[in-house]
Amino acid sequence: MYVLADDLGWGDLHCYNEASAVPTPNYDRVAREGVRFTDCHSPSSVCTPTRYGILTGRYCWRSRLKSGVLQGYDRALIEPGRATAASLLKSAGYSTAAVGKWHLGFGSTEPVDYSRPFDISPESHGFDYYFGIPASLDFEPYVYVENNRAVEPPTAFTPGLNVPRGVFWRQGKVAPSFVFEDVLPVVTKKAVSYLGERARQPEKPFFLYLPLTGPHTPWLPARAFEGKSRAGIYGDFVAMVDDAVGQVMTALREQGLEQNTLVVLTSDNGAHWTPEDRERFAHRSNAYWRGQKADIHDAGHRVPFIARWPGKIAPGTVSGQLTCLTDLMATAAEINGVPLKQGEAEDSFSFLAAATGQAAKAPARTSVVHHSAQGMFAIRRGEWKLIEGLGSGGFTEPRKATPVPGGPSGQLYNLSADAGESDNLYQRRPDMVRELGAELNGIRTRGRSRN
Ligand SMILES: [Ca+2]
Repeated sequence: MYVLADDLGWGDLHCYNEASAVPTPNYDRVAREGVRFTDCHSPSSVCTPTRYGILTGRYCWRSRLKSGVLQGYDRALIEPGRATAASLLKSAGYSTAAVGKWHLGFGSTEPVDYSRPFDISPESHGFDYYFGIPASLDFEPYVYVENNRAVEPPTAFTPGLNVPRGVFWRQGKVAPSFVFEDVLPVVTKKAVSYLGERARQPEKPFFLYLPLTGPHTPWLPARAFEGKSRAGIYGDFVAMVDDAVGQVMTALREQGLEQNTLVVLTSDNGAHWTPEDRERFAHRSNAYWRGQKADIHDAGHRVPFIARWPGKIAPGTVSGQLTCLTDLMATAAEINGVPLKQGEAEDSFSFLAAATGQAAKAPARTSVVHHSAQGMFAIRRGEWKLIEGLGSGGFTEPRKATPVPGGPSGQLYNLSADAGESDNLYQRRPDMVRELGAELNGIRTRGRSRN
């Protein structure tokens, strides 16, 4: 079971940041009962490309989407016939479902027609069942989709909303009965009922991909969570996301599935916590990492990653192994003894050995490519991080900067000595710039991360 929060920050969770202003008892409990990775990265600093990478094991910048995210009327992004974690597990005998925010497009034509069944849907990518919303909860059209069609077509219109900070959605088409506040609870309930169904067929393994819709905007905590945090409605909404995780974990236990299920809790990119938010609240959604969601700096893509698997993963473990969310597919392949085929999951490395402490069968990841909302690249290996270009490449100003005569044209940081990426060593360590630059180019031109 893979629970992907949307825009949840490394520093939102107590188990990662003791000073978090948000109570996150459910995440913390799963971390105590499993392993917590401290050097895990989403393959992109924004939603769509990370989701592509999770499901296909391939960096999204290799696909047709070179920067940014899909809109709600964009066609399917995952190429027809490409293997996914779901298709791999389905062929290994699993029941597969995706419940929550898809954000990978539907159908083969644009704009997507929500009044008809889609010719490409999550089912085409290996999922037996799908229920959820097309894109972020602030992107039109606002509808639920079940399998390959809208549950109720978006025939009404919402003028959008943008006050107070974080209670935001764009104007656009909406299904007449759609209620924004209900989405996270509805998704959670669907996941719980799916687990109930699975318990009735215990001999068949299952893969539930659960991309939650929060704490992405609109921040809409239910009344029960008002005032639960010291970080305003954002923090209260994170507390509600934590509660959703608790409900799913409770269902897993009550259905008798807990002992034999690998649970992963992570996030698709860093928190959208701006310098103004940091000024307003004594809360650091992205802890001490530089920047925010969308940026090339670490707050954009360093994400919480917790894995629990009784009997396989020792409780209370912490792993500093470098991992990327593209690693799901190689890990699923290793667990099931299914070899990856040539041209599948090109950027995926199994994290099984790092999680379980067992001897490594597959090669471990030694570097990772980062990618920002605006399509800026960086590479990390060991303590070194090379960024191609100046600025954040995302939401933090300056987003882009032109090199000054005699100044650096990129950024090089030593994260062991300088976790906050403040001391640019680009001109002092040309050897590292050359070495990492060559590795990044190799990964790009070779078409895969593995040799
Ligand atoms: Ca996101």
